[in-house]
Amino acid sequence: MRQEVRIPKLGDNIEKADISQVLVKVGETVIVDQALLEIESDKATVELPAPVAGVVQAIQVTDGQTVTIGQVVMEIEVNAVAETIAATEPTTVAAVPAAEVPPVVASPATAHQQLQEVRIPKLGDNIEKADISKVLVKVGERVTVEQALLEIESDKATVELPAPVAGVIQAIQVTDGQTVTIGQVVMAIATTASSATPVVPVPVVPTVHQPFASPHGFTEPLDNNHELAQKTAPIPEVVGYSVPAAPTVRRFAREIGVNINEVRGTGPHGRISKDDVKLHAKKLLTRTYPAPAMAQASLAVPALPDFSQWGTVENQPMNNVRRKTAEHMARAWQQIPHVTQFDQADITELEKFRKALAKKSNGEKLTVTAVLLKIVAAALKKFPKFNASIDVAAEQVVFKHYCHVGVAVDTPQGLLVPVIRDADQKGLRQLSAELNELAEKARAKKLGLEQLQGGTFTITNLGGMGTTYFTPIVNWPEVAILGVGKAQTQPVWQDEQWLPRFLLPLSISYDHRLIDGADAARFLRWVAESLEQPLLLLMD
Ligand code: CAO
Repeated sequence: MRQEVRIPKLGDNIEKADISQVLVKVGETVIVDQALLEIESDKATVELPAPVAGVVQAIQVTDGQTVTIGQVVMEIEVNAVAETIAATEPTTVAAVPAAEVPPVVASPATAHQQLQEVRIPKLGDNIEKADISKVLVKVGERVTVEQALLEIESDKATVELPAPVAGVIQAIQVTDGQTVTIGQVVMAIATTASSATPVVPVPVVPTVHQPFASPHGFTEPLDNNHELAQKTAPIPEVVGYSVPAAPTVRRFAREIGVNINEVRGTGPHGRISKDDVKLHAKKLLTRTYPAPAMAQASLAVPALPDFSQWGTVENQPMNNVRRKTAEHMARAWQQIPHVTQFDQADITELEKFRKALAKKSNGEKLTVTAVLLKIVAAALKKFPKFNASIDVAAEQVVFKHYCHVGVAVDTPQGLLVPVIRDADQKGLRQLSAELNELAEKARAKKLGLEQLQGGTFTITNLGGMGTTYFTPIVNWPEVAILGVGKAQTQPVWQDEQWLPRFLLPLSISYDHRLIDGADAARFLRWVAESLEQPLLLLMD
């Protein structure tokens, strides 16, 4: 059966509109409510949803064309499944012999009345029966496509049975609490299809107070005075559906208090799914709201006093690096619940090796930072949480399968963090060379943007400047940062004696939303032990 699609009423006094986009092609299979066209009137742009499921047979308009309200713009061959069932199963409600009751012809033009049976769908593997927990509609009630008709309870879940078509409920063959089998016909809906083509097979709609009979012995009087008997094919009206979404999705959004118009649809042509609504709701829940006036007052930066009253001052504008650092640090500090833990590594042997290497190899320098790059990259493989990010809106943890380590570099223009890509796949020599090159470029303002992006973890070494322990701020969206202090010779009680050992202070700051104290302790200890006994690196 062919179903014509017409331009709906778009509002009072609107007689014409433009097709801004045809969204489907001839031959395309469409589902009920799928957007077919984008229509632009003086007042709004709306999408025209498919009234039935089926295959697009003809498109009578093109992009940019002006159309009139009520104009036929497409033809859809209605999904053959329902018709096939009706044609092949004489026991269905749609198969009442046409001769028994003359069909109601809605208008001399084209409208036909049809009955669409509603069956219990498959509810899962090995489920053959289910209980009707609630009948949600009444005979004579007008329903929209996908409106919930029944609540069905199986062993596994309670689901709603959506209306396959819009129309008027003609018969209900079940009651609350009744057990039904999969495939059983439970309702009949009368639809009004406006079509110039003959309807096959024409399901019969009884006339005045004719009992509607089903093979299951169910009878229900029909009142021909209701909408079923209307004499003209109505022009469908678009009821504020400015975004594409199925009625069940709209209802779901309404029920959880989400404005569907604010949801970003990820389906074809921006169609909104239930998951889109859920994601939007989650975003709303995790959104940071502007602080109320009182709190704002306390958070607001108070006006500075006039310092010149106490002496000479000079105001200098912040440079870009300083401004960006300020913004970035403030965001990280506000959003991340920071914790910092400390440890130390005995790098006496490593220092001996470093010095011997420097002597042996003509000026080749291996710094503590380069060694740390190698060890940290291995640690990130062993402790993937430290190489992750938190997607708060989606309530997910993003684990990165790459390992790009940033190193904080002190430059004349301020702090920069160039990133060493795939640090886990490089040898000490290469890491050392890349670190030197990037640090030099940073100081010479020669870093490209791509060399400052994509880091998964940061090392900040203030040891060269004499600092011991400190509490670095996590480089968001990363979740942890390693602070390195100045290694110094200190007395250590070992083998019943005090021994001079070269100890390196280590600090780790982390996002406590993802990383627990025990995780951080293990991570830091592993780093320390690898510095003390590098052979451990070869163990995994
Ligand atoms: N303990 C003891 N000595 C250290 C050390 C430490 N933690 N870190 C570096 N050193 C030593 C080096 O071994 C080197 O000594 P030698 O000349 O005897 O080999 C010397 O100090 C200078 O090292 P370096 O700083 O040139 O090289 P590096 O690879 O260790 O560090 C870099 C490179 C870029 C990390 C460093 O130059 C730098 O800029 N650090 C500052 C980072 C920073 O500003 N962090 C703060 C960010 S948050 O505000």
